[in-house]
Amino acid sequence: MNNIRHNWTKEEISEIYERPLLSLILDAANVHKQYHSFGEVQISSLLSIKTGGCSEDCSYCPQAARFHTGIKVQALMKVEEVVSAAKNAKAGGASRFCMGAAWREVRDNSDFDRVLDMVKEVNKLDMEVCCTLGMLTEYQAERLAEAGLYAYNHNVDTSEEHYSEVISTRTYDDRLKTLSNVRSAGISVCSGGIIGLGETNADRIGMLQTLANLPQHPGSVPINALVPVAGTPLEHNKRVPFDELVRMVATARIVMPKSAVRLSAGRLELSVAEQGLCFMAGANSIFAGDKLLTTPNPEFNSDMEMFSILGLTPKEAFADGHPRRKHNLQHEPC
Ligand code: SAM
Ligand code: DTB
Ligand code: SF4
Repeated sequence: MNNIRHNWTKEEISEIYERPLLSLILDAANVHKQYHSFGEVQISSLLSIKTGGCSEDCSYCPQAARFHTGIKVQALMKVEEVVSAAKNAKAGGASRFCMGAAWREVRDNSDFDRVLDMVKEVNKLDMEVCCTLGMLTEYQAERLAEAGLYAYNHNVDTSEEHYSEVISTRTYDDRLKTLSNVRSAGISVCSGGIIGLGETNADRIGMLQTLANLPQHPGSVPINALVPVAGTPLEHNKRVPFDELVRMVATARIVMPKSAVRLSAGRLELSVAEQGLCFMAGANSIFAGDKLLTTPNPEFNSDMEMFSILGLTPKEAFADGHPRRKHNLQHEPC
């Protein structure tokens, strides 16, 4: 087995990223086979529990209040509505349920109490519960952990150098601090980024270096291709060519061998064959359901057809253990 490393240099990652595409895919597939059950793909379901009106200025995001994207702003959903969506997701084969809120940060108020109730209730369904709520303090992370949260999504999004070109209302260090708070609370870290923001290859490599050199590799690494949304500053950005997405997936797989690599936003633009190359190159998780947070995603039935064509099987919940369930000893940090 490869050793899990936390001291990757930019030169090493760049050498991997630049390999001839088919060799890169083969190398990544070999790493993937050593650490994962080949063809097993986690199905995550995503629900926007609070939509739009966000005070941040993330230039890719349709939910930032300052951009006029025409999305319908919605206050925090009711616990019962969320539980019912989670039950539907479970019936459709999802093993993880991720709740997203368009917040800059969590505040200690009744909305947070309601999110804690959502986490408790969805946890009872025996699904891996995930949240993405913006910045968290150590205490808030601990409260989420106590409520039964399995994973927390907080993306670094791009390289440290490129970050201020994309977002000005918070810093890269703010992002890393939240990830550290999440890790300290024993919650699985889900962190990745977006390609297609106008970054260079060096920025992509820098982002992967940040993720791969964290004290523990994230449990999951979402790789998003920008979905350009009218009204955002990035609305005219060009679509990311599929081979660049495959390169990101394969390089993430090689430098973080045990992590789940999630083929996230942007799948609607990819053919089954292109997605197949991503699964070959080590992607082993997707968001299923016809909507991401606010933008469209492939129809559930067409994803199931893809699973059948490519011979993919859905991954069970908690197959890697649970960091906070003491009777379950399978979970080892990456
Ligand atoms: N507000 C929280 C935060 O920023 O962490 C949680 C929700 S936020 C929408 C979650 C992630 O979605 C972002 O970090 C970004 O990576 C991704 N995202 C947002 N808009 C996107 C877009 N148009 N295309 C691709 N990914 C996007
Ligand atoms: C992640 O990395 N991608 C998901 C999830 N984490 C929360 C969100 C993608 C959002 C795409 C734009 C939208 O639908 O609003
Ligand atoms: Fe707000 Fe998150 Fe969108 Fe940034 S990515 S504007 S923090 S919802």
